[in-house]
Amino acid sequence: MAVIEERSRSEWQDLDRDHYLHPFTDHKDLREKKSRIITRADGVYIYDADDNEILDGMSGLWCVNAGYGREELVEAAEKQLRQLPYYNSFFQCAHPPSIELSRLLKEISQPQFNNVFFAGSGSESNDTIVRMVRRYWDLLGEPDKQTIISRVNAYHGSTMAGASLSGMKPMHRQGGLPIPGIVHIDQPYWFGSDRSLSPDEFGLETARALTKKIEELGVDKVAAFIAEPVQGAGGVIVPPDTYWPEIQRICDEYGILLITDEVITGFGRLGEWFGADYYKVKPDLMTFAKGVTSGYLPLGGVMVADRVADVLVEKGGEFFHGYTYSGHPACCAVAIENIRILQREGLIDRVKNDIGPYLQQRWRKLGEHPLVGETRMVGLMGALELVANKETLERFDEDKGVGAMCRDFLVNNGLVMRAVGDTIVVAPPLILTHEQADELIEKAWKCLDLTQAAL
Ligand code: PXG
Repeated sequence: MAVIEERSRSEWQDLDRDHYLHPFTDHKDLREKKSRIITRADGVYIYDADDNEILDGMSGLWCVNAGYGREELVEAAEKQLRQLPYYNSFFQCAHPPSIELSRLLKEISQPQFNNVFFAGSGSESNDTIVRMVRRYWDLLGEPDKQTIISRVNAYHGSTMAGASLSGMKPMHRQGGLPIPGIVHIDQPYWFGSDRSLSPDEFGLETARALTKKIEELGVDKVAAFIAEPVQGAGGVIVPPDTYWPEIQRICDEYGILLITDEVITGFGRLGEWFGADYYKVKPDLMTFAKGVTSGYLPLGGVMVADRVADVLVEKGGEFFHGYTYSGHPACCAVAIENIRILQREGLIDRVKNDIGPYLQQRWRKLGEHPLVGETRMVGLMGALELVANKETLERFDEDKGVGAMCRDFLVNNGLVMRAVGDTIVVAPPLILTHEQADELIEKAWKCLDLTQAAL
């Protein structure tokens, strides 16, 4: 008997409405509209219950880097599930998949990273970060160095610490967040600023907000700064070139830990293994998830630099932290095979030297559309800003929901992109071909036309 019964689209929709509370969803609204039921996927395409083919310009949720339908990943999971479906790494145990993955992660990351801590998701990984950096300073005899500086409009997850690190007010309003000891500075979002400064000046100014915050709090209170190399869920905010070098300089000057959240930017998204490599910064901790398994199974973790690991190991005693699924064998097996696919097929180099530059150049062309005020893309991660007036770059009233309107046209015309307000974002699988890039751009242009006509 099949595990999942055959049902019609409307049967699935009714059952979904009656029993399933979706993440980040207005439940009442969805119950009226009904869900789109996705039933299968292959390569860069997903298929719904009516067998519509849709180009997945979001790699699922920024994660299916190696594309759908990878038999190698299925086989890796199957083989591991047969041999050892589960065992933990508590109580002085380990198993080959988690050990091998640790070795492999060391091999692909910067030389300061010789250790990894595994979690089940990006959120859990960022919770780990909070525990770990606070423990680090405590062990060094600086128990007051507890505050973590993050940024407005950052996304670091949805657990209590993840949502607190995130800089999204609507999330904070639900559940009494942020938790104590987490503060936010401004983001390097030039298009969203008053644009009175050049992007480079603006990059420096927003980076120097970190200095101001450290001085305001007192460096003896500050543990770390955390940031996504390129903000993803916040709207693909690509920082000006001046931003990251200045952040690195400030973290070095004050001796605080630098954390890059690589949940989206890791595993090739920017044409390097990690966003830190792309921006040439040297983090002390890196969070990863999503692309580590191309989303085939859930896995997250934290790369820990020697500076931190040595203290935890040498001075630490027991670190009371970990998850049942830390280093889950099947997830680790899939991650190993996924990393080997990225290596074998040269997919990261392809993002840097082939499909990345190709899509970037085609994406820039969308900037000629009357509705588009700015385009930006690094690696295979991009955004376009919808504007009411192309000359003045005046934006639409938020209530008008122009981004959502455009997004609906897109998905109904066979292309998934996400709307973050009136910013349309894209992050296709790294296997995207030139023809599929052309298809993506043609569909995007057509839907910009449809949006404009509807306005
Ligand atoms: N850090 C970053 C940078 C992320 O993008 C997380 C942490 C949390 O990961 P988990 O695995 O706990 O979800 C994320 C997740 C969106 C969207 O709408 C983005 C994410 C998750 C859900 C929706 O763009 N990113």
